[in-house]
Amino acid sequence: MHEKIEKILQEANKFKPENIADLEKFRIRFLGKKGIISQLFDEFRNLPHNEKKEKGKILNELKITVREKIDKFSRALSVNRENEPSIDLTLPAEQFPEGSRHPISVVRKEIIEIFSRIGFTVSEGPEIEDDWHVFSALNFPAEHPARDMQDTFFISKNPDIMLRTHTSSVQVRVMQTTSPPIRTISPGRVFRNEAISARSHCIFHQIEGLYVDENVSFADLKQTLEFFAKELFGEETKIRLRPSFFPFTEPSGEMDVSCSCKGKGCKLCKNTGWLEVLGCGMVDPNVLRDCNIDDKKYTGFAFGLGIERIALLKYDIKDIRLYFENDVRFLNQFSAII
Ligand code: 2NL
Repeated sequence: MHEKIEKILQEANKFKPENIADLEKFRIRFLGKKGIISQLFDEFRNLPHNEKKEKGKILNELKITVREKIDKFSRALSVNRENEPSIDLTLPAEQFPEGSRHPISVVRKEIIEIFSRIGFTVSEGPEIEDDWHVFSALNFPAEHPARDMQDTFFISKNPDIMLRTHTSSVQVRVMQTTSPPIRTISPGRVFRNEAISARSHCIFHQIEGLYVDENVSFADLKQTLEFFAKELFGEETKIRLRPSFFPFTEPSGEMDVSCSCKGKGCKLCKNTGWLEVLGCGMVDPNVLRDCNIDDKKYTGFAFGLGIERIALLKYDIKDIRLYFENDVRFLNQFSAII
């Protein structure tokens, strides 16, 4: 039996599998239920008592050798498994989906850049305001409907604290703390208690402009706005001013820009050839006085526009609610714009 085991041991030591299938065959041949080692143990059981110690030792050695061999090759072969592609570590990593700027941010940035080029600074202020900065300083009469709960989100009554309904409140703060010349624009979020529809939302974005100095005239206002319209909508753009009314400006106007359909008539301009883009006017002397600016020495012009509306016209967006839904199918359409 000794010689037989030695021979088997030699065979086991020489064995070198090519693949997992080879190794499995080897395992069954040696360690299977009816395998070589199992048969040798059967023989071992019938040996006389005095031979058992020595034979048992080499039989166990054989079993351990075979087990170690299988373990070693099984590890080596499973690292480099055939039929499965190995990992190519030189491949580039998976790409993260790239975001895009929100259309409101795109238009805000563009408008800020246009006014920066002609000397306007950017000013910001609080979204939560008091009655004085939102209404009283801007010449709103005590019973004006804008002060109504139906139009304004109040945080408290007495004292009246509210979400600002326009960013004029920021410019009131600028006028209180800066002496003219003042040339500033104030972009920001504003809030109005309105039903949400395709045309209007209770949160939207505004940019207001203010220019206060000696001898500022309506002609300055018109030239500034014409420059702005041409920069934003293209050199061939024409503007027109229609009379209007705001409590804080006198006289007041609304500016239209020529539609890109060039008067042929289209859905966007409702066949008028003109698109309304902003409200403007000469700052009411009452407003200057309330903000501690000498209304005998200084005059000013101001304007206000809704960013949502400008983006709507620029990109032909059909529903204002799209701006707030964060649907990536909408947002990804602006990925080419920096
Ligand atoms: C509109 C109209 C406007 C102003 C805003 C303003 C600010 C101060 C004084 C006077 Cl501090 N006026 N801002 C003036 C005229 C129109 O906005 O339709 N905005 C969307």
